[in-house]
Amino acid sequence: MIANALRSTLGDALWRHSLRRHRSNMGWRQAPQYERYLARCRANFQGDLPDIGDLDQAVREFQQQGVTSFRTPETIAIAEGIRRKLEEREQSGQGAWGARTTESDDDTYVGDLWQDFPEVHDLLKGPLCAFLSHYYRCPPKFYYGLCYRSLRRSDRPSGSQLWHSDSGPGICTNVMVYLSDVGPDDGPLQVLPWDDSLPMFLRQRAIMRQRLRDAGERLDKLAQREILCSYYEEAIESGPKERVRTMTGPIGTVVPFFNNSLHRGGFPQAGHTRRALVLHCYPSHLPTDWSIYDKEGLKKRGSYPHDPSEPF
Ligand SMILES: O=C(O)CCC(=O)C(=O)O
Ligand SMILES: [Fe+2]
Repeated sequence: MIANALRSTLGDALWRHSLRRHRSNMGWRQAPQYERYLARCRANFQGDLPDIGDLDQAVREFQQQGVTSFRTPETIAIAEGIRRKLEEREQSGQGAWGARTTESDDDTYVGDLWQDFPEVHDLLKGPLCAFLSHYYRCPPKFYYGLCYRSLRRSDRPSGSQLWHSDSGPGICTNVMVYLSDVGPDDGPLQVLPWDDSLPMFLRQRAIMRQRLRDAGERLDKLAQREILCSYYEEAIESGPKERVRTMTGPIGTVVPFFNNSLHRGGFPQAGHTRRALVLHCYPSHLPTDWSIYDKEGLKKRGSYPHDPSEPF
């Protein structure tokens, strides 16, 4: 009994330390290797960073809050190009949207973003490369990219429509790109800045232990997740509610956010639809190898790379 209590206390302390230091929910065994990899990428990098253009303010805001947005003539042209092709594909009867997965209530684009949309090359090589290179201070690489269509399907939000953290490596940057105008009724992404998300995580383990004990029975993963999401919801409502960033924006808006910050989105009002891309981005110790995407596309192979130095 005492040994168990000690183990929980020690486990909690190590986990809190790792959260603060590595900005990740992965735990103290896994989280540090990603930070170390970023340091190696920076040390390896020689030469000049690409021109940042007008994005320097966005990079600064991202560093401070873990969320920002930008929109330029280039991102607008890129998003409009992709939207047009998606519409053509929908109308031609070719079918653009595949089955929903257990992780997401959204329709997922059936093809590969890199292979189907040259505009995605322009996005990754242009504005995203500039933004990420200045944030990481080394070249970026892209673990996967997906395209989603969100519709109103039920009365209650579920999955990624509820507050959650993706709980991947602290160095992972999620980037959402709107392919349609996203107003308050279109299920905008909402993000709690990192400094406000962190205290929620620091209290999470003790609170979850208590709530699971109170439930009195063994709960499956889904039921546990619901309890965790309600904890986040209550803690935000009774705390930093005013600090939540609701990322509305017209087509072509790019929204980078920390993978671990609390976020939710994609729960539009009835009759509204949102289309968006999501990319998972990392630093690279080598110059970005675009030929990998020519060969393999941007399909999702896993939630995160187990070894950040692997080529992708
Ligand atoms: O659909 C949304 O706005 C939420 C997306 C999300 O949770 C994610 O990209 O990790
Ligand atoms: Fe998410």
